[in-house]
Amino acid sequence: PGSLPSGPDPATAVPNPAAAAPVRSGRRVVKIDIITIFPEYFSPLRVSLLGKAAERGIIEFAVHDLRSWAHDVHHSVDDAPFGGGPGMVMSPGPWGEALDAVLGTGSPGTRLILPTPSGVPFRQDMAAAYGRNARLVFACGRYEGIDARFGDEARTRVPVDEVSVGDYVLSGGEPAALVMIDAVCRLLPGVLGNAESAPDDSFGGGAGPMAGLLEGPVFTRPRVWRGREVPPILLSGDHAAIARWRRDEALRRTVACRPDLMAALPPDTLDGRDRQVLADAGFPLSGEDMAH
Ligand code: 6GU
Repeated sequence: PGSLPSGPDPATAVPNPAAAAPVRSGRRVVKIDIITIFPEYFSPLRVSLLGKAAERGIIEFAVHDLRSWAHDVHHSVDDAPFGGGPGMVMSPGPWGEALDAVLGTGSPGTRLILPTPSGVPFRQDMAAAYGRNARLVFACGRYEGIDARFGDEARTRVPVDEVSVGDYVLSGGEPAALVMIDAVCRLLPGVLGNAESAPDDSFGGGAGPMAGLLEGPVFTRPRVWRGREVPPILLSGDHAAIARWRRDEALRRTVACRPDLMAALPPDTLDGRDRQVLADAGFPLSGEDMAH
């Protein structure tokens, strides 16, 4: 079995046996360490695409229980905040020891990620960049956060990012880490099948005609379902017309859901038809409405 979820720490760092095999033949393996007080939270990493990738040795997961590095009888990992205020703060001691153990003797190519709602927003380009590290360590805090000295000290040893997954508050860094790990791993070579294709996704960063737009609606059989027909153009076989229709839909969807993304598109990437679609959707381009 692999290393998920874990009991006490040393046992959990057992590499996936497949990963150690020489059949890895030159393929880059990304190691992902997670430190948490809820190791069970990470059982989803065994499932689906990521589970397969771990079985095949493309990714190596190790989940570490922070309480392994708490030395009092109650295995406490938190304390009252200096300066007062509500909630509890995670103590730097166990976190420091956990990081020492996880980094071991060397940490080339390692990055530490601290999930926190007060971090920089996580984005697709960061997911791609994280995948180029040899090793990622996610330190999942709970309560009101981790004593700030932990991150400060860690920063003297490895690059540290404080990262948020959105403008809302979660009860801990665990679900945020799962989100980031999924986004990173699906971009690794060999994780997605050819059928899936990353670059055309919304936020895929592809240079193609849909760059910077949200994906529009998709359809499959049956052609009519509960009286609802698939848009006939998709059955026309006219590939240029289909591509144009898809772009229209992507523009409409982007205007409706993410006007901020729409406003960020370089105007010189928009043709006359784009401008018409945007105007019809109530998103006149600046300058155009002032021209008359
Ligand atoms: Cl990374 N952690 C927590 N606790 N809440 C969040 C978050 C992270 N990102 C958004 N909200």
